[in-house]
Amino acid sequence: MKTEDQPTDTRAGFVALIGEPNAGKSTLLNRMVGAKVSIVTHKVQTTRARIRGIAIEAKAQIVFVDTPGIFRPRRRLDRSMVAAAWGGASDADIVCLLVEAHRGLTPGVRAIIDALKEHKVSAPVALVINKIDRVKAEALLALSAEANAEYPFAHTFMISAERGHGAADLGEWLAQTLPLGPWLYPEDQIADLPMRMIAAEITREKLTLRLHEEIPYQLTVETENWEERKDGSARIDQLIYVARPGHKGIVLGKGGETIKAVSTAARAELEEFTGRKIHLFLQVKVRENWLDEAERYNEMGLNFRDGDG
Ligand SMILES: Nc1nc2c(ncn2[C@@H]2O[C@H](COP(=O)(O)OP(=O)(O)OP(=O)(O)O)[C@@H](O)[C@H]2O)c(=O)[nH]1
Ligand SMILES: [Mg+2]
Repeated sequence: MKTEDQPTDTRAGFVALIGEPNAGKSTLLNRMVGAKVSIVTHKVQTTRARIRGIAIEAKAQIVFVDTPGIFRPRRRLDRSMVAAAWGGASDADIVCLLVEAHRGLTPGVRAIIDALKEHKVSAPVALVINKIDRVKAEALLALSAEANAEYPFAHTFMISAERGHGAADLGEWLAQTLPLGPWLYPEDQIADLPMRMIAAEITREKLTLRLHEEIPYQLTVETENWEERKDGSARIDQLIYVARPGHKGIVLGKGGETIKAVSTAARAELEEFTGRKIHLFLQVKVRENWLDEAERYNEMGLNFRDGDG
């Protein structure tokens, strides 16, 4: 029989992925977990809350915590997002700071390093230079030296989260560096986010990919209802909240073509994720002050009060 006092050679813990918006944090989380747990787009501020994805590496269970990008926040939602990112970092056993190889030490990255210097987190911080597929090797060495002169990083990795280069080395190091202890989740669990939230995120990703300018930043998606059907399929009803009356028509598109395309793409991905037939029903609602409603933040997994200006 196993008791809690027994010595164990397993390791487990939380690894927070932080960085500027668009650094590739969610791409890296999905790569390490081996499944799409967190949504990815080419736009900034895609991830809005902390998303946990779980990977097993040798005897270690690594709980990756994807976080919203860290930037200078202006709106309430932005402040809540940035607070969630720093919260993820301060709860972690190891922090990975992702820096884009081709952008280097931008003012935004320097501001994050300054916050780290002010002991915003106590965990060791690894520097993860991402998107190495976009630059020449010489540039990487210069960037690594420059960054390590600014902060005592525990380790430096050069990776391409999209293509996979360097991901195995990072996983190995994390597995060796996490504290000894029992695993935190059942071994077949890959995410710690309710299915209804994953489903809402998938729809938000498809909307973000199709809509332009400010609209993706001013909408939110909630799963209202999830009904299991006798034939093994599920009916999912979701609400898309937009902040302006004019945005509703844009989300619907001419003759409803935009929402139709979003729905088709989201349903396909949901079916792949759940391995079952899905009936997806989307409805668009204008709610001019949703960005100031505590309930919307709770639904997203954010702390409303963190957004107090
Ligand atoms: N070329 C290249 N592109 C990458 C790489 N990793 C991620 N990307 C791209 O970078 C963009 C942003 O990726 P995300 O994973 O959404 O970035 P993020 O840091 O989670 O962004 P936020 O959630 O907005 O903070 C996407 O278009 C990715 O496909 C990489 O290794 N190489
Ligand atoms: Mg992200």
